[in-house]
Amino acid sequence: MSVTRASRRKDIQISLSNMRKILISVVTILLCAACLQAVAPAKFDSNRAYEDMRQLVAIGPRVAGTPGAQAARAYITKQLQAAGLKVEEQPFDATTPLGRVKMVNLRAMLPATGAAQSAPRLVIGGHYDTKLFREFTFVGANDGGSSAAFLIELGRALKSRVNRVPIELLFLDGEEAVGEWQGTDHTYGSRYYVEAARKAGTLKDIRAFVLVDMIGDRDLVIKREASSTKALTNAIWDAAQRLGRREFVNETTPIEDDHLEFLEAGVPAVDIIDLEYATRTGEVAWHSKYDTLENVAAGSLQAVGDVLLAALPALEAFGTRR
Ligand code: 1BN
Ligand code: ZN
Repeated sequence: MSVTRASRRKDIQISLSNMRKILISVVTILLCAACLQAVAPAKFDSNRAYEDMRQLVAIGPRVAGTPGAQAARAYITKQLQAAGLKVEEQPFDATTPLGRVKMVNLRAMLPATGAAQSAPRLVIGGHYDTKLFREFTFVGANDGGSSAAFLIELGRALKSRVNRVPIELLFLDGEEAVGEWQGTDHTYGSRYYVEAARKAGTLKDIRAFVLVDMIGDRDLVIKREASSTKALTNAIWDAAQRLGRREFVNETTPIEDDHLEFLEAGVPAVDIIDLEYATRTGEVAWHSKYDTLENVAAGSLQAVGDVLLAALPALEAFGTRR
């Protein structure tokens, strides 16, 4: 064999062995990337959530049954679909002191990864409607804006998470009273949702309900809500303690809200809410013209996002050890 032919064969052998090495490296990198995606903790990005809150505020008032509410739904749906989530509408007619109003809840389902696909689901919800005020323009940056924005970003975060049970994100319409918060003039969306599940015999498929409301307050202080299921509250406050999140304080206060409809139907529920909402100069911002972007902060949404994600394993296991 000539010298040149022998050296060419050697060259080919070397390049084959190089190709094999390159192939092994590529496969290893791809596998590592897939593993990392599977185990990397879900991240809540409050900058994106703040942008969602800003966009919702830019729509203006989002009173149930008005074009503003419809625009809010279109925005929420577009964001969730862009994140790869399917969105379903749950329309209903509500009887209010102002007559019949067409309202719509939005639902987005994140399936469980693995065997637990038919396990009872965790429902995480909040309202997107704003309260009707005729005497001033009410844009509800915190009240209606923070909860909807939070849930949109949570959807993005949970899409790439390994969820142990199915998780439903529930955007409730008609939380606000049309007039005064009394009788049945409030929580239209949650009442319809719970009643529909009761009629369908599917209440048992809800493991627990976690409500977020008014979580954007620049000066966030969240107390334990008195009627909320103790074990759910503890799971969330334990996570806050682990993370050193001082926004979650160990005082208790009673607050009427959408979670009561679930509790009354026998579904464990917890309300994460800060109702003490004021401006920098001390004016009341709750249900006032001051509920604007000036009085909310991305950092507050981050606190709740971090705590809820840290509490999720306990919430996902909730009910299985009872
Ligand atoms: C929360 C935000 N709520 C309305 N907007 C519920 C509520 C109503 C809480 C009345 C206390 C009093
Ligand atoms: Zn309100």
